Amino acid sequence: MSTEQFPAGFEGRVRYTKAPGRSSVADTADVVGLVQEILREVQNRGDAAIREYSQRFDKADLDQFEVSAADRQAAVDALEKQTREDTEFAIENVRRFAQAQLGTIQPLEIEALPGLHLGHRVIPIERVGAYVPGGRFPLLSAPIMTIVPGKVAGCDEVVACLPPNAHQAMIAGCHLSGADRIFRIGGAQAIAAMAFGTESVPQVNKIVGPGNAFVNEAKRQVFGPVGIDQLAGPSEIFVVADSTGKPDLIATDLLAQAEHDVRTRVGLITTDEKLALATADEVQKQLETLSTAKIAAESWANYGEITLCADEAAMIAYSDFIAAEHLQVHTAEPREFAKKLRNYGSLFIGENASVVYSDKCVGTNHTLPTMHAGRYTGGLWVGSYVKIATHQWLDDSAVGLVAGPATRQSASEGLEGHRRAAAARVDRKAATFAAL
Ligand code: HSO
Ligand code: ZN
Repeated sequence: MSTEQFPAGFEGRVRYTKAPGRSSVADTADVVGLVQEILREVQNRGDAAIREYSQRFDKADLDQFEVSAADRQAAVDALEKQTREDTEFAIENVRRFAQAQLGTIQPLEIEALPGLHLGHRVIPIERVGAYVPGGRFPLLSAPIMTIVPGKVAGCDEVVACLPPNAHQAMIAGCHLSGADRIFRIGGAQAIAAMAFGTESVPQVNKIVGPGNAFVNEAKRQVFGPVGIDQLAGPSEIFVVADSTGKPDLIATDLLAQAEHDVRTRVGLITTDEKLALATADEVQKQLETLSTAKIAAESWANYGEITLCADEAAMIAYSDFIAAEHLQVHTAEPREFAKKLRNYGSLFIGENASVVYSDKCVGTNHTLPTMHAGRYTGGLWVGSYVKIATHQWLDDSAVGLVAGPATRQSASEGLEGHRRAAAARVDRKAATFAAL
């Protein structure tokens, strides 16, 4: 049983497993120290250091990191016709939704007080780097999710980095998604290259996309002058269900994410004891025929949970407490129920909305917050690729309104330079503002 505090009002009987940490190795001094060294070396020695780390970690011997136009085309040509069509279907859907979302981010101009004009602009980030992981399974939708929204946002350049041994189809995915430049560089050295720039890799302003423990740690260390999207943890799926939930569908969806990694966290939150027991049985039954059962069974054993709640309020409170990356709602009135939920990465309303559809192709982004981060943020979206930057201008009448308070506040703080700047506008217009 965890020592973590459950939310107030939570009355359920819980089988609770603590969420897995960012990674089994990420927090060790070894990873932190090694990443520090990689960042320093790439910053100081550029391409030469990348070449050495690529040899050491990826057994790759490349004299040129950038994928040429011919190699991009060859990767696309090598795709099976159906794979290409499916990829383009997914790209179109992600693009359509990103475009619609971009339409909701509007510039603003108001006259806050007479003559005082305040506003903001929506400005695309100039250059964004998308890290595309290799991973246990090549996820063909991964480059789509990190590259397409950047192109929709209007970034000048989206640069993609992927491990040198990544499947050729991943290069095709980067190309079809619209990556301006693609580099065969993986791990922390890729993050370093994009953060600092090297002879062959351009420096970017923000780095997005998930990766292994080294990539995550490198993103954490470069954050500051370079933006990052989030620190990706192991995938998570929870289902909230009442007695109308179907054990076979729920088990299928839980196992679909459990197969990602032995640290995937999966769970059912329900008020129905029969459903709880039947789902536990279903998971065992389906594991018997699942080809990825070795991983899925371990993740289920380590981080699987079924939480029985006293009532609907307890289900909602517990679900909000977890803030699962993916949250499926399988209740009698799922759309009504959904409105009551607050914390999640993305919400899958009703039994037709499987996480897998979003993983692949419906159009919502599959790069989502994990490890309780859904309490304060949603996932990657077109808004992650723009800045909302404010501006102001003042008519003379507005100077009359704000100069007094600003002058006095500066004087009381002892900031003489500030006081002078605040008063200077008034002094120059003394005839107009004699009163100050
Ligand atoms: N569920 C993963 C994304 C994914 N799964 C893509 C399969 N393909 C993280 O949200
Ligand atoms: Zn998945």
